[in-house]
Amino acid sequence: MLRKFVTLYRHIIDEERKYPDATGELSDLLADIALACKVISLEVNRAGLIDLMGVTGTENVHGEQVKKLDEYAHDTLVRAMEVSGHLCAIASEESEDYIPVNEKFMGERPLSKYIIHFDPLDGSSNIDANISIGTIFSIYKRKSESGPGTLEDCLQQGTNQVAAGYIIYGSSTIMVYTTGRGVHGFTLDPTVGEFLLFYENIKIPKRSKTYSINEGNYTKWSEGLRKYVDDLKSDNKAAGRPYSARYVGSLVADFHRNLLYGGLFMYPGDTKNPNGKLRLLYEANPLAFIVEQAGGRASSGSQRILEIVPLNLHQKTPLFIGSEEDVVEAEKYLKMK
Ligand code: AHM
Ligand code: MG
Repeated sequence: MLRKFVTLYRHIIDEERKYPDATGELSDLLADIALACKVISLEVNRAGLIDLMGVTGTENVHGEQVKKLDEYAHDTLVRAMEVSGHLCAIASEESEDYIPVNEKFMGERPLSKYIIHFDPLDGSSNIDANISIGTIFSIYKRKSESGPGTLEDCLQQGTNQVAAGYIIYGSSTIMVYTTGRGVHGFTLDPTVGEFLLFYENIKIPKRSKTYSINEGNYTKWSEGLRKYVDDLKSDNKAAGRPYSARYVGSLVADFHRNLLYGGLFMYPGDTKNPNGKLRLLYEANPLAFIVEQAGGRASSGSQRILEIVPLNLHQKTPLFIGSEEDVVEAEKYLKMK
């Protein structure tokens, strides 16, 4: 049987029609993100040829070396998004402060009602090794009434997200998004330059056989987490053990594999980094929205990720995300002293 031939834009518009009050602004934003990410995808593929790989020599707000492609991806997304006329603020993992969108970009519209958060190039330490990397985004409605967006607009709970998604630059470029009505995946066909639907309404298996964690940090983990991972590796066929370990070290790649096949991704807090490494606004919240829409679960170990109230833009959180029953089981072990 022939597959349905549906472009990303067609899908977004069809989804929008299901909401009688939709104005088309969110659809425009999603299309702008897709366009920016096509440009980033081209550059990721060409990076080795035009010397974009390697570091710029500066550090980002987290004290990590900024890769040239990180900067390029950040600039491309900001340039593509701020002219949309639908945004009042942008917050990026690569920028210390949020970027209020100047009214000059708001065109004729009296009010630009959306906020976007993104991690422009997640997993960027893998760039030089040709390992999959990605862009993660998250969209909210503003709380303030007019003018450029405020910090309060940017610091919203994940439950307020109206859309979220990610783009993987891998063996092919893939975009996955949700607007709160299921999770849908598209593959970029480079010959026609369009994202084409490959998977509608993705559902993550309730229970998996795969765990993903940086086990090099084992000695810094809590007792409960050590017990849990020891248990996952035990030879206990009746309990579905041992699990397989899969860890790329590129969140979008680890998350995407687990979304399709089932799995549990963990980036815990430890004695060195009590809140782990991943950022609530740029990484945890959008993936939590997606995983819940796919029937999975996302937790800090003690709280639903989407209910955490953010206090600052670059706040970190421990993250346990993936197949529902696995996350629930991890939470039980984490309560152990
Ligand atoms: P980045 O946003 O600076 O690229 O960092 C986030 C990345 C994730 O993609 C990945 O899951 C994690 O860092 C890997 O960290 P570690 O090397 O500590 O295992
Ligand atoms: Mg990241």
